Formats: sequence, structure tokens, C-alpha cells
Amino acid sequence: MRIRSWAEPYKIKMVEHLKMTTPEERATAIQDAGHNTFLLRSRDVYIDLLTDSGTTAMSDRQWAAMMLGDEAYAGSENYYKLEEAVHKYYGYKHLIPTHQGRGAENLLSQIAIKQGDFVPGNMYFTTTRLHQELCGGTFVDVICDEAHDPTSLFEFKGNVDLNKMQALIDKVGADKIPYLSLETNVNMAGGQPCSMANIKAVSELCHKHKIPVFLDATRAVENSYFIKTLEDGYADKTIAEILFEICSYTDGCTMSAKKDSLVNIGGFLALNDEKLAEKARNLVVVYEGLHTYGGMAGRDMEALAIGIGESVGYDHIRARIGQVEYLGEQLIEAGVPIIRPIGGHGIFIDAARFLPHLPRDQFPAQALAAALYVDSGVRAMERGAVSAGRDPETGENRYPNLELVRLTIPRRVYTQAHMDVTAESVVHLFEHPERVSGLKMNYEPEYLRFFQARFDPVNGKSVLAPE
Ligand code: PM9
Repeated sequence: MRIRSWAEPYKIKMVEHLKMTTPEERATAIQDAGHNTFLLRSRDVYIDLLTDSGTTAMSDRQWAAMMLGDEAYAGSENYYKLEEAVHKYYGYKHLIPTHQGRGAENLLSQIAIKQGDFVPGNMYFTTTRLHQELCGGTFVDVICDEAHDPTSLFEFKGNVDLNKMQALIDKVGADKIPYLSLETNVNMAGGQPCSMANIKAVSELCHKHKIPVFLDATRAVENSYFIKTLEDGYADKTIAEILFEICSYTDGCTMSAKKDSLVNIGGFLALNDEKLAEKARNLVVVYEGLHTYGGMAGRDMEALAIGIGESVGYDHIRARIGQVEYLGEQLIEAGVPIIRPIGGHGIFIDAARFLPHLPRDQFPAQALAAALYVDSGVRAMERGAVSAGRDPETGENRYPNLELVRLTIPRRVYTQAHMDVTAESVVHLFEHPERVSGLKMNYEPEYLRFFQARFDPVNGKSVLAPE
């Protein structure tokens, strides 16, 4: 049978106008922003692919539900609705709401990590690792080697390498490992999934040594889609069933609801252990707000409860990942080096191969993101050495294998035409990569430097030479 086309499972009810700018205006804007796309004003951006975090278009059902916000300080109705949704789709017993993902990471790190502990994880994530370090822990990368290789075509690059995990247990002892942090659809690896077989095996290994497994469930729904389409035995299961099974192998999760769950703000920590949940409930009032809102308004919790339900719809997730593939396939066809297989939430350009004339200490990914903005007004994000920051012990720059620019696709926001314009701009730069100048950092904040660092072009002129 001929394969039929798919289209977005929604239609557009309201539009938000975008401003078109000239290359000269963009050259000035990126200079004013210190060549950091995080420091641009969004009004100067045409197609905003900075992040898929909080940038979702909510549905009419979610907007209508905002009117049902119960803004009571304590015991809001919307909290109980959210608790029900988390219980139904993620399966965990206790819910501690937070304002976003890093709020949950802060709570988990504080209740579980002691000075001198080691926290294994399948590749670092910026905020996750920082919270672990601030609590005296040392992050240990136990992801499979393929994840660090931009040319590997392995389907489950998010997988934990069980030998690396076993080696850590043998080296430091299980009592120095408070938990394993398991990320689904690993962000820094290019949105790469874990297989269910691997999640199950990791869980068995950790539990054998009484090490809990906490899921970073931020993009677990997207991971569920890859399991359904790639892994034997899952084709006939629903996304909701797969998500529930992933969570069943773990002891709780941190969640940035601003991604999978289709809301603009929100997050949570979910736990099965009553004692740990009590500790977290105790701490949430210090950092986030009362344990029945944790930094969210009642209306936010209502929209989130509905968003969780919408996120597991097959048509939704197929179109969401289909749009990412649509962009990626255009770039592959043009020979642009991107992380493959195409992942879940964005296309990750391999800036080291795209700009071979730039050494790592001139931050090729940062430069490429700035140049792309000047070329077309498309805003992307650096995911390389700037994001990796410095080693807290030696103070040296960390240079991860992957030096990437992420074109992150917000959910339900842009059309395929926006993807075409984006692809055209990337391909245009790829035709003359030598136009892009390297950068040197002239301001470096202490924490999460990629958000606020500032740069100058090393050529003393502009990051993108005129044609
Ligand atoms: N991720 C992203 O753009 C937003 C901040 S970093 C630029 O990818 C994972 C896997 C994330 C994540 C945020 C967080 C933190 C935790 N885990 O941003 O605090 O991708 O809600 O979540 C971002 P919050």
C-alpha cells in the first residue's frame, strides 16, 4: 500500500505576527546581544528555534481551562486534577509541584545527594549537573559511546552503558551513589532515545545494588514514540502505555513540563517513596511555594493536567516528531552535517564539521548560531563548549565531543514553510562557511554561562562576512 501523507492534527485559530528585519538590523542586534542568541530581544527574531521549552502553543481546551484556575493559596482544586493526571500517565505515588524543571532538580539534589557522592547519568544536562554539583556531588557520564559520536547511526543513542555503570559501582561503592539520573530522549546528545530494554536492564542493575533510578521525564513522551516505532514488541502499544511502562522501572522523576506537557510554565518532582516525598514536601515550601502549588498558579496546573493528556495522543506526537524529521531531511539532502539519527525535539548541526576552519576555543557553535541569525533572523542555540562550562575542580574549559547548534522546534507553533526558510538559510551558510568568524568570550558568568556570556568576533569586524 502507498504510504499516505500526514498533516498537523490541528488548525490555526489565532495568529501572532512576526517582524521581518533586514540583515543590517540583525547585524546590529546580534552585536548588541554580545553574539549570544539568548540576549536577543524576541521582537527582533523571525523564526524562534532557541528552545522547545515553554514555547508551545496551548490548545483551545487548555486556554479555556485557564478560566477554571482555583487560586486558593492552599488545597487548590487544580492541584488535585494535576495529581490525578500525573498518577494516571506517569504512575508515581507522590506529586510535588515546582515552577519548572530545575526547581524539581534542586529539591531532588538537596534531599538525596551528600558531599562526596557520585551521580551517574546518561550524559549531562546543564541545570541537572549544576544542582548535583552545588550539593557536593560529582556527575559521572555513563551513556553509551555512540552518543558522543556525531556520525554514529545507532538508534538508541540515549542508552546507558551498563558496563560503565557497573564499573562506577565497583570503583566507588553503591553507598556513594545516591541515585542514577536517567534522561529520556537525551537532550545534549541530540534528542536521542533510550530503548525500553535498556531502561529495564538499568533499573535491574541499579535496584540490585539498592540504587534508586530517577527519570528526567522532560521528553519521555517523545522517547515513547521512538520506542513504539523502533523497538520490537511495541508497535501495537499506545504512547500512554509505553510512557507508563518507562516510569514503572523508575522510583520517581523530575519534570520540566514546559516541553512534552504542552504548557508555557510548570514542572514537578514525583516520587514513590513516602519518606523522600515528605522531605521534598518540607523543602518545597522553602524554595517554590506551598506543596499544593509549588510556584505555579492554579490555572497553570489546570492547563498542565490537560496538556499531559494531550501529549500522549498518537497523532500529536507523530506530527511533532514528523516536523523535526521534515527539517532534518532537507539538511541531510543538502549534505549539512547534523546529528543522526534525527532526534525528537530539534535538529542538531555539527558545528565542528560545518566550520572546520574554526578551532574549538573560538566556539564554532556559538559563532554559527550568531551567523544564522544574521543571515535570516532564525534564532538557534549553542550546545557545545560554552554550554559545557568549566570543570569545578580545575577551572578549565570543558570541551565535549559534540559541538552543536540546536534548531529546536516549538510544539504546534510553526508550519512546514517556516522549516523550509530555516533549511534554506542553513544551506546558504553551508555553501560558504568561511564567511563565519570565530568568537572570543569577553564576559563569563559563574553559573550556566551559556545564558548570559558575551562574545566578540576574533576578526574584530563581524561574525558573518558580507557575501
Ligand atoms: N531544557 C532546553 O532548552 C531549557 C533550559 S536550558 C537552555 O532544552 C532537561 C532534559 C531539560 C531542561 C531544560 C531541564 C530544566 C531539565 N532537563 O528549564 O528548568 O531539557 O524547566 O528544565 C531547556 P527547566
